[in-house]
Amino acid sequence: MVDLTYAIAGSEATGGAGLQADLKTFQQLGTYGIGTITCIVSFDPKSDWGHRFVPITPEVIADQIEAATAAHDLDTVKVGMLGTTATIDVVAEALTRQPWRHIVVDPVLICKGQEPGAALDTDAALRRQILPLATVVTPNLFEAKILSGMETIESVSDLAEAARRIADLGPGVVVIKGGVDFPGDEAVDMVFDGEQFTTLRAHKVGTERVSGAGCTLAAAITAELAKGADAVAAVRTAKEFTTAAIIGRRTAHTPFDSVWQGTSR
Ligand code: PXL
Repeated sequence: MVDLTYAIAGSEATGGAGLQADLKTFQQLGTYGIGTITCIVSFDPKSDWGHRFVPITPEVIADQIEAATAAHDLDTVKVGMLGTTATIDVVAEALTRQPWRHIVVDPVLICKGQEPGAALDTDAALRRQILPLATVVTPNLFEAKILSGMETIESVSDLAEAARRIADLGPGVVVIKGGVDFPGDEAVDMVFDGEQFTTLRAHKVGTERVSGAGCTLAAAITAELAKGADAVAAVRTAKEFTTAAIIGRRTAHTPFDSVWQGTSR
């Protein structure tokens, strides 16, 4: 039987990031993808491709989760962009209704176009209500600074310290993505499972951010965990998969490129 993977995430209308990236990743890695939409992000080509953000009402999110969990025996979920405190409330409540083998949280903290004050509220709510439920959390460098309270993360030992602090918030496994902003010519990821630190490295593919990379990494970790991999093996495979998807990225009429999960490894 094919393993089931469930994403609770935002829709990104150009197809590069969010739930669209999650479902492509699930399919590519041989799992059956199921999705619940939390919000709709439509980049605005008339306004420098800024984010337009519309939350889905909590009732409709609850309905989608009800349908997905009633239809399938789900035990592995990825949580992506939530966006509002009302969404965090309904998702946190739904997650506590059944046991999960894996809850992978990509702590997408800011989305341009949201009220500046709202970001602080959602950060606090995510930290309080979602992170304690996570078995794996995958912050990027910016999110790791916010969640750890560290002003700078510039070395491998900083990554380790940030991972240790974020693990104290609840998640069993912390994966910090160094990405293009981490100094040096390598994309360095730090994995901390509560006991051991594992550093994963790949040559940086370029210096520009590629849309959908973070979503793809977390979704690939989710798929590998669903198939039975242990956490470090899941992250290792996910990093290879994401690096290939960045190398095979697609250009579009957007000012950024988007990952392509169909790139062969
Ligand atoms: O890559 C972060 C992200 C996640 N989810 C949605 C997004 C974005 C970035 O644009 O739109 C829905």
